[in-house]
Amino acid sequence: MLRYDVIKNILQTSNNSPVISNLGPTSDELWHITKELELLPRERNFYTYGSMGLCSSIALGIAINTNEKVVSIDGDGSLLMNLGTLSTIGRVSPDNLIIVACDNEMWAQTGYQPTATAFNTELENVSKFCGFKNTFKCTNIDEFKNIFENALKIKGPTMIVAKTKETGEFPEVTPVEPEFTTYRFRNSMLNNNEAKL
Ligand SMILES: Cc1ncc(C[n+]2csc(CCOP(=O)(O)OP(=O)(O)O)c2C)c(N)n1
Ligand SMILES: [Mg+2]
Repeated sequence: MLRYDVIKNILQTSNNSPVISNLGPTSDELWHITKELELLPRERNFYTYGSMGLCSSIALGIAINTNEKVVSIDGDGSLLMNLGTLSTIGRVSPDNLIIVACDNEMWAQTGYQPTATAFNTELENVSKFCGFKNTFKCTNIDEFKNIFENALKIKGPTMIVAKTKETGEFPEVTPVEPEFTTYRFRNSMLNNNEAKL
């Protein structure tokens, strides 16, 4: 399955939910898909330009401050670099947090080097033993669509490991605007009835 199709399904089904994206191709694809769906500048997109390993940590911080579902689109390499965040999420146990780990079993952006998920580490099992309420693994987009649709209805925290394949090409790098991203995102939270601020 392609990360592009995973991200597109998330945007098409999660209404106005906050979506936090891993650095590199995940953030670039999120931007391109948002444009394709004519949703730019989707204020609820939070791109973690450069901040490897922090996508789900930031999503946790957002989740505990709103009643909405919050979706973190993370990567295997980044999750492995900050694995402790899964323990913290298991401990805090926000029922509105969904992590979609796009697991291509590699650090794609830096040259397709294999990560530990290409060998013995299974992120869904790591999450389960960290206390996640629901853990899923899928290998094709139809399975993903069903699992994600269900994840929007059930109480989390939820981990969905989506085994993705690389095409060998990355989308064009998109405008990097950390200040605007933060400003728009904060504003959207302040104007939101579901915020616990
Ligand atoms: C602290 C830190 N170390 C290393 C990098 C370099 N780097 C950028 S993207 C990346 C790979 C990320 O892997 P993954 O999360 O699996 O995403 P993928 O590229 O596979 O989509 C690395 C190592 C970085 N940006 N920050
Ligand atoms: Mg990866």
